[in-house]
Amino acid sequence: MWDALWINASLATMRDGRYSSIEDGVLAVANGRIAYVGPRADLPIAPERAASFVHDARGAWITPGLVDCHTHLVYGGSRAREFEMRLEGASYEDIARSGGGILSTMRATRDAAVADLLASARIRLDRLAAEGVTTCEIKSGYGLNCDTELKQLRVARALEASANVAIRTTLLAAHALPPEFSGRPDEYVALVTEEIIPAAARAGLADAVDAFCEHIAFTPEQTARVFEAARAHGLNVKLHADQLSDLGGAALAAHHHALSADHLEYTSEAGVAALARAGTVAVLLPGAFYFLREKQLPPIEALRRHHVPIAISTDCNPGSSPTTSILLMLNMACTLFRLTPEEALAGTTIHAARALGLAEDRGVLAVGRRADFALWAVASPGELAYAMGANPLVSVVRGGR
Ligand code: DI6
Ligand code: FE
Repeated sequence: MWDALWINASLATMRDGRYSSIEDGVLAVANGRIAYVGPRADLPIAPERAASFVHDARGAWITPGLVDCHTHLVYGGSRAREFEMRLEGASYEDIARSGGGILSTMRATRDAAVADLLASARIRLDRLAAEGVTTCEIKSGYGLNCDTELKQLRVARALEASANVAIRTTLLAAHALPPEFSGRPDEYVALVTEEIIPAAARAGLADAVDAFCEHIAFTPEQTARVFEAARAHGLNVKLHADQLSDLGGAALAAHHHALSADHLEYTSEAGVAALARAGTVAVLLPGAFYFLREKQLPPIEALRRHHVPIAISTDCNPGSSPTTSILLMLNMACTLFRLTPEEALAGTTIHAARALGLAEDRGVLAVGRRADFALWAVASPGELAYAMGANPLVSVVRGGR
């Protein structure tokens, strides 16, 4: 006997990154894992005899639970005022150089009590969960000192117990240069590699290490040092690469066998080829592209030609992508980047799971995978990307519950 089973559903299994649909399908779970996926006609016995609970999906589409593989959703303060400044003519880089931007969120995050960080992040995470997100990655990067980076990671981990979402944590201490190290970036990088990474690894608080490789942040050489320290502590790496300019970030990430290279607006064809060879996932962030009114599109055609898996994520953060809607990102991936709705859904399921090193565990509807899935009141899975601003979620199952 299985624990539970869903009938009267259409299944978008997302095997091989395609819908791989099953009409009139059955999905069964046992011990928190998917125990059966297939057409009802192939079920050898009556549903009531196969499982303790039989749920009628009433014609809903079932997809894998959505995976938001790139967020910065634990932070203090708000940057609504900077949005206004940008509309009065200042650029994102101008604001960053004048001590606003990431550094204004750093100050608010350093000052914030743990309980307040938890409460504000919980609201954002609940909004993602309300759109079918069952796994969410959360980065630090607004502490920029050891105590506050670890505080952010602890808050991120604590969210898993309170919200119905699985959390992966990423240490992003190399996000910006904190003011106390002004003019001494290499000394800050040494703090990251010699103190912060070892402390996060010792405390078991980080699943991966990320860095921001950009003119307004860290050079490729400094990024490489961060990656070497991460590897020395047994941690995976990811990179904010080629978002505002081409510093060869994608190739650098590939060279270090990063799980993912993220943003990629300015990535060259050579960078794309390097990602393909390394098996690194390209994570595209249409919310940041939209909110910063970027003009340079990521190299979609080259990514397709080189068969680089493409993930889509919210980049939920206070400065460049203050969104908590993964469904809006599906739409924007299609309207702004010209992905197909099928590619966009693959980008928030199978490929997003891979970007977190969870490819074997979740992101598709297949026997043995974690029983994370969402039921949607849609007539076809393409509607998830199509109906901008709608939320057709009916219910969500995480770990079989
Ligand atoms: N790139 C981004 O888009 C975010 N971080 C990064 O490295 C922006 C973070 C912020 O502005 O607070
Ligand atoms: Fe980001």
